[in-house]
Amino acid sequence: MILSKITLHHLSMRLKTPFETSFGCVQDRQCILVEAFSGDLIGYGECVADRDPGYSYETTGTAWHILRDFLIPAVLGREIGTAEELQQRMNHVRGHPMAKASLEMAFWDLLGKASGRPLSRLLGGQIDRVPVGVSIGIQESVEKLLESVADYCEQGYRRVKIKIKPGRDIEEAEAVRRAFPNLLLQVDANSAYTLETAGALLPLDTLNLLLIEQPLAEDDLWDHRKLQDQFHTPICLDESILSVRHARQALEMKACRIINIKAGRVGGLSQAAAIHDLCLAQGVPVWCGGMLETGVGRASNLALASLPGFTLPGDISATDRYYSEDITQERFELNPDSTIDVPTSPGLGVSIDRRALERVRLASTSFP
Ligand code: OSB
Ligand code: MG
Repeated sequence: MILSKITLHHLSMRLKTPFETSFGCVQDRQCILVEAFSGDLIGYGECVADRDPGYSYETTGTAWHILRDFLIPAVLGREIGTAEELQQRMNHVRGHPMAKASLEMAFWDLLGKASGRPLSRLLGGQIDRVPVGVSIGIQESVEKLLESVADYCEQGYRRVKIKIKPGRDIEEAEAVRRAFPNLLLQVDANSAYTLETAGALLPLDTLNLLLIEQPLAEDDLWDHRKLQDQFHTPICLDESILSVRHARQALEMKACRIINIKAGRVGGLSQAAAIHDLCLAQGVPVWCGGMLETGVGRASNLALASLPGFTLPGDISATDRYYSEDITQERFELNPDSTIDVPTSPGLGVSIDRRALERVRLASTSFP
């Protein structure tokens, strides 16, 4: 397969409601849509880096630069047969996993379209609908949080994740647990604590949570190990796991008992699948994280989450949890059993709504 032309689109999409985490609040979510041409096929990939370096050091600006100046020149016009070969061509670039993953996603979409097979099957997925939950940002008040949880439960979500930060943690989680005794519930701190301040989280251990996600710093596997020793509740790592090697070391070190897998964070679907394989072999549960994706990234997440080791519900919600208007023709809906259908058409299985794309596009550029 030869990539003859690649176009980048810088998008800004308004979320239905602002999404607040311990690292900031986003209302207009930015991303880059990669459009890769090969023969008469077009493949799409989404770069999940946002405008600000809050979740990761990558931003839409750094990803644009890395794609334009290093990754695209390394792959354009060359014969590339597999995702592994594509990864080898990108290997000389240190870091920048989200930029790499976006190009790889477009390549997988092309591979699927060329072979007539959906991405889910290319990756080894086995199910047609995946269990999902909803991730709720930090709210103005505990009352507002309870209203939001009630609303999503009525819509059919059976698993809820709430975002926490110092001072907005125990009271919130206790209130949700009291109001919803049987809800599958988990919390995500996005690295807002240190080993010294994380003692404040100990009361969470009695709330029957599925997991506590990324309490400490991204580069701090060892203190997560010390913290896990103090909790019965499993610690789940998100930001800390940037490669298969990190995943192996975190498990060897007992720094966590569950891993959140995001293809963007680990440099692509190939590495995401490899981390899945490692965890499956060791009996460690994984689930698919989300980055407020458009329909393109959501389709990729659904395909990934159809692999057999994804035994916990993913942060993959219905389209209308995020956007009034999406850039894909397809909108994803929640089934009554809190699942979403995995796309079945070739590749990602979605098509772009060009007029919607025009409306949210800030800039585009093509190579060559
Ligand atoms: O930590 O999981 C996270 C969104 C942006 C950045 C980081 C995270 C999130 C979410 C949203 O939790 C999950 C979703 O896409 O619904
Ligand atoms: Mg997280």
